[in-house]
Formats: sequence, C-alpha cells, structure tokens
Amino acid sequence: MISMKVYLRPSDVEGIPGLGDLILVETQFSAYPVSAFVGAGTAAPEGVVDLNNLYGIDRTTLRIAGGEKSLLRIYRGGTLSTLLHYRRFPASDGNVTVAEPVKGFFADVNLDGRVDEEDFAEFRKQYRSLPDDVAYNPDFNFLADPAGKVDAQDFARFAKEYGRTGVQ
Ligand SMILES: [Ca+2]
Repeated sequence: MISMKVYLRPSDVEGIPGLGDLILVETQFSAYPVSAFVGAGTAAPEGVVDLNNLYGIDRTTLRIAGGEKSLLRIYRGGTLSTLLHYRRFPASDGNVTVAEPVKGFFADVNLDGRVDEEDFAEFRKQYRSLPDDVAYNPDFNFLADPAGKVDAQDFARFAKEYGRTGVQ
C-alpha cells in the first residue's frame, strides 16, 4: 500500500483540508488504474492506495517489486484542478506495509531517465505559480525557498541539468 499526502495550499487550512480529493495511480505495467479518496480510512490530507488492486496485463494481481514508475493523479475536490506527481513504488518486503511513493531526480520530472524537452514542457506549465494557486505543484519548486514560487531560480537549477541522460 502506498500513502500519498496531497498538497495543501496555505489558504486551505480552514475546514478539513484535502477531503474530497481523489488519487488515481497509474503505471505502465497495468492497464487499470487504482484510486482512493483522501481521508478514507486514514486522516486527511493523506490517501492510502491499495496496490494489491493493481492488475497486470494478464488480469492477475500485479506483483510490485519496488522501483516501478507510476503516475499519481490528484483530482482536487475543492478547486477541480489536477496535480500530477511522478513517483516510483516503494520496495516491498512481501508484508502489508504502508509506505510513501518515492521521488526521483528532481529535473527528470517524468522519470524516463532523461532531462529533456518533455520535462521542460511540464515545468513550463508550473512556471510562475504560487503556493496558493489552484494548480500549484510543489514538485516543481526545485529550490526550496520560503516564498515557494516556481521561478527563475528553479528554472536555473533545471537548466543546469538539461540534456542529462541515464538519470537514476
Ligand atoms: Ca525526463
């Protein structure tokens, strides 16, 4: 099982933050995504996704070794915006555990091993966004600064890595 905390905007502190958000987990190894509601069976703003419900192409339970690429899509109930988080599945020891999905190298946004124009296209969508914007995605605040804006400093960090291949 994986546990994903959804991003809460600074102005979301009122009420029950994150409640009503839907998490969808997709991986290339399964044609069928799995979903979970944030707060169902756990405390918001966390959503727990049962990876035992992932089915492989042969329609049997997908065996997860850990490290497989996945895309977590967060449909935000309050704002109707969608946040995309590229992650890898945590390593599994065969027991039932709850772990957070693993981030990759920051500049290889889509985790395909290359820092290229596809990553830049994702970055560009987030450029100049602020922590309170409905589509703000903290994955793109490469340089953790107090203001949190996705700005020229983040772009500079990204640009330094541009063109890299074989990124783990
Ligand atoms: Ca990439």
